[in-house]
Amino acid sequence: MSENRPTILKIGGSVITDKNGELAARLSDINRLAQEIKNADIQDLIIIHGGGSFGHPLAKRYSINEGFKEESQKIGFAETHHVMTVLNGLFMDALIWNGLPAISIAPSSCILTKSGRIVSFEETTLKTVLKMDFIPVMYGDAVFDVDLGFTILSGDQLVSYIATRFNVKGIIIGVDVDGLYNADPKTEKKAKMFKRLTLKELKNLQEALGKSTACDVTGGMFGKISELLPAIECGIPVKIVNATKPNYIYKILKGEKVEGTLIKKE
Ligand code: IP8
Repeated sequence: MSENRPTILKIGGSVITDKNGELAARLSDINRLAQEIKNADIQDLIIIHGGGSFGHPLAKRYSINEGFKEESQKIGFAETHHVMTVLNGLFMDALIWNGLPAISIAPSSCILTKSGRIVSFEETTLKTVLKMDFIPVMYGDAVFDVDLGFTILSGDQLVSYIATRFNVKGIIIGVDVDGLYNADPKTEKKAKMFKRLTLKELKNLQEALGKSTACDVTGGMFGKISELLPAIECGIPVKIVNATKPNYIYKILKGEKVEGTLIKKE
């Protein structure tokens, strides 16, 4: 039974899916990541993944993050949640068949938001799963909202929420670029990557951050980093690394040096 401080590993939807397609899973990357996590053999891990080309196109098509406005959105809400369970199932397959005791926890079943922000989280399952040394796996999801009827909860809001309430040791954000840049590295050749940032530097930089080029209803890299501010303010270090590069996630989980952006309070 574990009482240790967990680490959160967030795997971006851009790593495990092709964001320029629809329902396009990158199965070999999913399997590689599962192997890396298994090989790293670390205790007290919480995995959270994004929606990529599963959740985002449907959420956008039915304007799910704007809340319930008309009956025709209901099937869209159901589809958005469902495709997230499908993507999660592919990730769960890889984790479990690589020998990891991973347990999926659906955010829509334990979380309520109010105007898009988490107001209630039934934490008992997550606590028990962690205490018993299983690996909880959660994801960005379509959730019910007390003001809007329903909305989209990003994996990044979930990361920050759990980090600040579960005394998390550190957050690893796996994305499809080498770290955090002052412009979008996919479109700006001169984009410069930051190796280290303090909270103050990050806040000053926010306006200049690059935005994702593909369809992303929760704001791409800019949204990600804004969501992480409360966790960084609590003193939780965040490392952004390229999870598409083989063994980067393995190395960072092992505590080895990996290229990327380290964000710390001071
Ligand atoms: O990819 C959003 O999660 P994210 C998930 O972490 C959906 O922003 C359902 C669009």
